[in-house]
Amino acid sequence: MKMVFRWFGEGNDTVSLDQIRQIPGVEGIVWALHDVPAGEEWPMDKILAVKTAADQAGLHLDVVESVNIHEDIKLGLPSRDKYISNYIKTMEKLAQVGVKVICYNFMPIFDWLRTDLYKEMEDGSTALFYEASKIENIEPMELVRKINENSTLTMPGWEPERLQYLTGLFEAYKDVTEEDMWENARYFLQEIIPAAERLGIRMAIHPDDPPWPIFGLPKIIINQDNVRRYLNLYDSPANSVTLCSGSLGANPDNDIIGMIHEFSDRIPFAHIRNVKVYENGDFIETSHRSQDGSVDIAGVVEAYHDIGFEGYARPDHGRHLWGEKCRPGYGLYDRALGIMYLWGVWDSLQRRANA
Ligand code: DNO
Repeated sequence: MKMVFRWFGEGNDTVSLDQIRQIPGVEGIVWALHDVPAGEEWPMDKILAVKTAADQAGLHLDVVESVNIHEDIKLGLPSRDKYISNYIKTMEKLAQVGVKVICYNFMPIFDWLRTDLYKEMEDGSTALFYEASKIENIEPMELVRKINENSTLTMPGWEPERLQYLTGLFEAYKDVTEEDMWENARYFLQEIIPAAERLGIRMAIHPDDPPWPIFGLPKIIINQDNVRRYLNLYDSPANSVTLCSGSLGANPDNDIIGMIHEFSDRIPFAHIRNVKVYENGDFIETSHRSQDGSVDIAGVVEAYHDIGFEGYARPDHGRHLWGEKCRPGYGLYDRALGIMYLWGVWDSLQRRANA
């Protein structure tokens, strides 16, 4: 297991590379050019600037999260070919600086979705929270405002520039069914996977978060059957999955450990985090510890150990602790604690295996 840590870039993160390199066992950053709109080719000089910064900190930049897909690709519009061609040009540049895995998602309009970014927990910390009944009554634009309030940093998936066209986007998705999304995904994969194979890059789809339809928008990467179907759309190691225990774990029917075993050779990148799911469908992001949430994180790490996982892993969202002012879900403290939990489980399994 190669431990990596998400970093949003110079001036766009409250956590520094100097801090990241002090977390035990972290060898690389998970990065992206967050100021480049989806569909545009990434400029080489900006890519190289990240490389220089990472090199100086002794961290690699093998994993990119995300190269976002233009909405026209997901909608299957004729203009998609231009955006796919830009996508491949970006992949080529990323390969030049040694990138091995590109995480992306196929969610309509919104990326991840929560109703509260700083929900207070019993111990006084705060965390990302999803309140099912609130979603039924909120206007999407209101949610965009809520997610972006109090933040001077980019909120991936919630860019106000893009979402100002929200009404038009919803209109565009009005008649798009789940089967259309599958067909549009297949078209996309058919174009990019041969390029990925040629470049030695593994494309790793991120599951939908949360894993069910919202605001009537179709969702496809939501459970084990659908991940299998996606991987079968193009049967190649380059078509793979970012297995996110938190996104999929928001639906208690999802058997994360079963998925790790079934998709073992198609998981180059693991997102590991816990989530506590309530009877009414609400969920909150907790510490990584198994006892604190609904996902058995120790069991998840054990499953990765069982399959001889050699891919990249990162702690996913953490709570906001000790008064830290940070991006929602992306503070330093709880993610660093999470890493030590993951290593604790991993190392003790390793010791036993070596005994
Ligand atoms: C949220 C993240 C997602 C993820 C994308 C991957 O914090 O887990 O935004 O990066 O869905 O494309």
